[in-house]
Amino acid sequence: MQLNNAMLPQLNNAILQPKYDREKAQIGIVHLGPGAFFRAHQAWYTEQAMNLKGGNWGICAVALNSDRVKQQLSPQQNLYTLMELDQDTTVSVIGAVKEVLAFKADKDQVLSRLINKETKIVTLTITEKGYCLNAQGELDLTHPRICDDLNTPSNPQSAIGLLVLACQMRIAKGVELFSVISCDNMNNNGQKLKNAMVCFAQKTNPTLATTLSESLIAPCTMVDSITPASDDKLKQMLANNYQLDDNWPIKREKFSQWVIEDILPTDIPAWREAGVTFSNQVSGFEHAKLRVLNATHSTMAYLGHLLSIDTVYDAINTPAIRHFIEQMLAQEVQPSFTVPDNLDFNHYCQSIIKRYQNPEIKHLLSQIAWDGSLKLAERIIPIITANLDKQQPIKHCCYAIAAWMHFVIDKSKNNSEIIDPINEKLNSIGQKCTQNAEHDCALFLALPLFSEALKKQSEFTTQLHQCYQQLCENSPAELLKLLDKNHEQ
Ligand code: CS2
Repeated sequence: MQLNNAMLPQLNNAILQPKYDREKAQIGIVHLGPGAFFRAHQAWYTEQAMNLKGGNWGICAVALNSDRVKQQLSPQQNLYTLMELDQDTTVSVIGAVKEVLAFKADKDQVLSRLINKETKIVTLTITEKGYCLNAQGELDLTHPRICDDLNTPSNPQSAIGLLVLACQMRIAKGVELFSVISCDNMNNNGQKLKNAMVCFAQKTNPTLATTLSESLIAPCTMVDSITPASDDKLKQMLANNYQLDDNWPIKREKFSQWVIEDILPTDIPAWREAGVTFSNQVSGFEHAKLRVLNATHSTMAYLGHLLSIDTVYDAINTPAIRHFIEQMLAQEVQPSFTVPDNLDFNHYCQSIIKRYQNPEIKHLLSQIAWDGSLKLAERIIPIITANLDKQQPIKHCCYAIAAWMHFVIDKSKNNSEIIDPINEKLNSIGQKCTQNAEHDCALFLALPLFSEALKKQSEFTTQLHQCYQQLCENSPAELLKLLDKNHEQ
């Protein structure tokens, strides 16, 4: 049976479905970037909130770069299935997304949604690169998309340009500003988003910049739920086991967490009741999540590439890698930040390793390896910087960076695509590398991701050279031994 509104009464009764009146629920949220993670996470929380307390919190999802989600979901009235895969599986049809728009084709509709007074919240999962920030985390005024938008602010292409225009139009109409909630894996995501919007407005409309700076509510958040890309196997499983045909179902692990800085107005979905934590200490949660989960994910992605290991599951079940990751967490991640009082660090780490061992979730390392130049800047470099300041070890983190360099070189020498906003630059660096640590590392260290201050620290450059050299000299089998040896030290 093809998923759509009309078939919901005949849905297999093992599948959960919306408990609220979907027809009546109006749109109150616009979401930019409706990828798998949004559909598995924020849309799911909003679904729970509406199941519990109703409210006009339907979502208008805006795809910024493609119309694929719109094409796939519109025949099913934007319903989709979420499969939470664990020892026991939970399957739900999610109804919270009421409308899907493709920004390029539906610009006017997108703007009218954004300036509608019923739209109280804009959420974003546009990935690190969608914010167009520079290495300092500020709006990159040389970014081609930002340059274009500054020239024609009434016809924006970027998320930042679009949000600033929408704010300006709301103010002109006398409509209160919406709150903006960044749900991307970046340190201080809310602050970075707000600063980028203020910076953009400073260049186009200084009065608006002052208003945004004083009044825009942009909480920082920590988001977590492992959500591998959907595949045909998932569709088949749904069809075979639940007699349901869905153009684009989503899968994730059962665990999910959302912590939002406690500064939102009261008129929001019943997220709190749905399990969202509102906290005044988001940065502790953010640091913990980015440094424990995302940092080890990226480390495994690049080591896994060198070792021909495909998934997080296979990586963590390789004893040498697991030992390496456990050591990295204990020796380098833990000392790098102030662990929030109510977080048991060891327990947190162990629970994440356990999540990696979920046999139902085969998360591809190649997916995690995307956009390394941006991810390392959020995940690994902050650990190194903090630990150099505190005279704490950085060896495992240097291995992670050296493994990324080898990944880039390998891809570029094999003419295989590097998915990264600076892929051309990375390709040309890769081509020039000669397996000489000093020479090759210098090429990479010239990238803006490595700050001048960091490059001056000989402790860092020396260790990076050593790690890089060791990765040059060792075959995969020797590398496994090396990782384990590193563990024993
Ligand atoms: C992953 C994240 O793809 C990646 O870079 O590290 O998507 C990770 O799975 C999520 O942040 C988990 O919450």
